[in-house]
Amino acid sequence: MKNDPKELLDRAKQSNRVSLAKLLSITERGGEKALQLTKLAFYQQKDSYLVGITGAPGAGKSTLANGLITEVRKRALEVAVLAVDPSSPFSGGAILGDRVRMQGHSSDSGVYIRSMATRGHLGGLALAVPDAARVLSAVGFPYVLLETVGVGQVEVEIVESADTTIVVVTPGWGDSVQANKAGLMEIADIFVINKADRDGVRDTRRDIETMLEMSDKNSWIPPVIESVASKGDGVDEVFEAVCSHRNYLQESGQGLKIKEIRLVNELKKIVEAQIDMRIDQVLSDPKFHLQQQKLMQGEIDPYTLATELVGLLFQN
Ligand SMILES: Nc1nc2c(ncn2[C@@H]2O[C@H](COP(=O)(O)OP(=O)(O)O)[C@@H](O)[C@H]2O)c(=O)[nH]1
Ligand SMILES: [Mg+2]
Repeated sequence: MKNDPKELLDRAKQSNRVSLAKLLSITERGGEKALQLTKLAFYQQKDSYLVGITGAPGAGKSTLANGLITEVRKRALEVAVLAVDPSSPFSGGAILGDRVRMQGHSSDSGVYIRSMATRGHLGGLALAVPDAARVLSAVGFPYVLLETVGVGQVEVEIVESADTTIVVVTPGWGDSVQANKAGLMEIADIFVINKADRDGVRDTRRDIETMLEMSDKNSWIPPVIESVASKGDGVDEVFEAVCSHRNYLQESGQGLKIKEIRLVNELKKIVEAQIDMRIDQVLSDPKFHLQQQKLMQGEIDPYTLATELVGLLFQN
């Protein structure tokens, strides 16, 4: 079969990018085929490192990703970039701009850049992103960069699946305060003050360092690195920090702990998504419609009805 996940995966492993694109579209769309692919990819995962890049729009995430691609390529390793836009169900203009920012690598067959949006995937991006990352891992990319557009709860949830998370801010008060409010400070393993060619770098650094002092971080203290990504300045230092953090995770055993927490979280989300679907099924059953009318007329209270509903959920 032409679009069979197994065959596509085999071909993608032989550097067939058209097959890889089809695989990621399957993941995006969700459904039975996506499930089949997710299972296959899980068992075929390789040692792949996932680096999340997050921060406000315009901070320079794509430009930094472009520089990081160069760093990985210097080491003769292949790299994939997933650009995720939670605010848009379809790949919007922001992502188009991202591609332009990374255009320098468009003729390099060792670089794969892909934007992703939620379509039908059960559980939304929070589940679709780790699934896509696993497909890229199974295909054999040793590095995957995950760029999220925007600052919010969904972004936090998405980069939670990354091994190392880079939070990009720009000079000036606004950014770092916004990042703090959005909960990005807590998930940052590395801070990058990009656009360090602008005024206010020292104040921003002070902001971040103060916030770091107030948080009870474990033994890893996130470095604060200044960069001018558009010129490539400081990008090598960012990549070195990623490598240091990777070493730290491995040597401290923290990496394994995080992996466990992440997998259990993912499992929980999958179960929740399945139960949600089941609730919708039960609610749309004509039998239940009658009960709903009773609820409306005050003949049954919502708690009693809920107990009935829970009973129905687990009847195959
Ligand atoms: N002055 C300056 N501009 C930069 C720097 N890095 C990126 N830019 C520019 O900032 C704009 C937004 O960058 P982009 O990477 O698309 O940001 P993203 O939305 O976070 O992905 C682009 O016009 C970049 O060329 C920098 O270090 N200094
Ligand atoms: Mg971008």
